[in-house]
Amino acid sequence: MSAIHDVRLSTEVRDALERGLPVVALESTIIAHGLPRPRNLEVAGELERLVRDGGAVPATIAVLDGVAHVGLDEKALDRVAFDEDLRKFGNRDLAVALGTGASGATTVSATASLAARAGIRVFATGGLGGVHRGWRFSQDESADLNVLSRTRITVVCAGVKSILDVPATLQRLETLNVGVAGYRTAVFPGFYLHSSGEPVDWTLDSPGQVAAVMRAQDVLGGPETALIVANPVPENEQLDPALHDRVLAGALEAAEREGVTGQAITPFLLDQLMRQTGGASLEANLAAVRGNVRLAAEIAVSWTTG
Ligand code: PSU
Ligand code: MN
Repeated sequence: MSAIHDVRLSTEVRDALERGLPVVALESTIIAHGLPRPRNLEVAGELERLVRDGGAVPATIAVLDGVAHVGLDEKALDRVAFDEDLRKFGNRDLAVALGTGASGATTVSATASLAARAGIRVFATGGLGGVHRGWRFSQDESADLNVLSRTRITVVCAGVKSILDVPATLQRLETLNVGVAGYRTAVFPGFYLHSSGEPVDWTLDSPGQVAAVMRAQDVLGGPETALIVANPVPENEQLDPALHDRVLAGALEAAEREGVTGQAITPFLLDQLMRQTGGASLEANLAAVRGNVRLAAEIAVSWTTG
């Protein structure tokens, strides 16, 4: 019986949490499956530096050889970026992975639950998963939504990926009781795009205001839901909307033609967009993630010092 069951905090993350210092969780799927090599390793390092520059401790999360790591050292980050055998783990995969000694990058759903388990309250990513176009037939809705409906964590993101059915995703978030607020905007962001065109009910204007909402969540108690802080990519760094729409239509057709489904569809579409925009979608994606990571650090600081 050699199965390992372990959620392991790095010394730095454990120490920060014990001392009540700000910590920001980062996911690893975007590194392993969302960005091309070797740029992905650069980005992994850059995101951690941005968290530190903002006065918080980064906790990148991944599962390596059956151990769920919260906070990765340089060697582990390198493995996440370059190990081609690394799988993609949603929350439901975690127990099987830990029980069998498997390795994989964690999606928003897996990262959010491991972060919350470790006591981390703020998490930054690019764009959430959600309801896929064609959901009527595929029933494909990311497990990100389900986990956020029962995990007390604040997720800073540029909305949901624009490859999805955005209005349907917003509707599901309402049904699932997940709080959604635009950060300094009344319009839900569109991941690669500054705006998705969909309105949001709430606008928050400062990290302090976000932290106040988080404290109110705790005062009110259950259900233990997440708070989504939707932070748009700056307009001057977004992907050209006309190019986006044109290329996305082609990518969706390619996915259909090649029969791509399940976990493979999100990485497939992101990769198609990157190729068909000559890398412009990648730059917009990175601009969005950087902004989210910076804001998450500010929120984590407000949360721990307020
Ligand atoms: N944000 C990005 N790039 C990504 C993702 C988020 O900028 O690749 C990942 C997240 O890990 C998210 C996942 O949870 O895509 C959604 O995958 P799926 O649709 O299979 O649930
Ligand atoms: Mn899916």
